[in-house]
Amino acid sequence: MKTAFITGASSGIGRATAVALAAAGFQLVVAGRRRERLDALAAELAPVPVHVLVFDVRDRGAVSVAVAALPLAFQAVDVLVNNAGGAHGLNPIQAGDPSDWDQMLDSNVRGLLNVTHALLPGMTARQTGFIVNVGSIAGQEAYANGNVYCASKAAVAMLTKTMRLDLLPAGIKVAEVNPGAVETEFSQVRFKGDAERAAKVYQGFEPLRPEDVAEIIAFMVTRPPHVTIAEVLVLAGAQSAATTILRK
Ligand code: 8X3
Repeated sequence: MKTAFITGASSGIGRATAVALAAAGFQLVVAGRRRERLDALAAELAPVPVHVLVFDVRDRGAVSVAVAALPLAFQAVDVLVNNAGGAHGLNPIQAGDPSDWDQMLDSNVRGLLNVTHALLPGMTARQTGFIVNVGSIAGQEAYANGNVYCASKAAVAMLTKTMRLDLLPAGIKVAEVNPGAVETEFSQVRFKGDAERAAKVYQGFEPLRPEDVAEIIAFMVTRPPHVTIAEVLVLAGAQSAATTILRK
């Protein structure tokens, strides 16, 4: 049984990816900050073997301790889905909050690196692995007030490309999925719990569901060895660009 390791698995795209990969025959390591949610996910996926790890990807020490302590049966990670991350604030740069910037850069960029760094020794030793980074249309397109979030996802895009170059000789594939508007906790987090403002983001059109992105990730990681789907941009049907959405 192959093993998939998913960060940010307590909600949204990460959780849906756990469900999709369990259905595709993987056993799972699900990582996140919220133990109760991860335990509930593990219970829901039974009898699929699921190991829960509770850490914040920003905490490099906690990440490496957790990975080093993985039970033997979950140590040989075949697929890593670097999903943890998010947006904090949506303001012009001159009105931005530096602690929001730190949080986005620390989770979306350094966090991805922390988890990747912890898992690469095993993957390179086994000469096999598949890393899927969850980027965003925001990493490909500038939009007003997106500043540091866009920059963090642009970093993910460039890391994906450079990691792909570095890691292919070690037998490891690296790919990226770039979602547009997906209805998750994303906007509630961005707007610091302002549910009304968050709901408006998805009003007047049908946004992507986390499951839509998860099934793409599952498809990407189950292609045969001679196929690499390196990048996918997935938008809502009513969306033609990051902030260009046909609303009714
Ligand atoms: C989430 C999509 O367009 O709100 O990454 O930045 S967007």
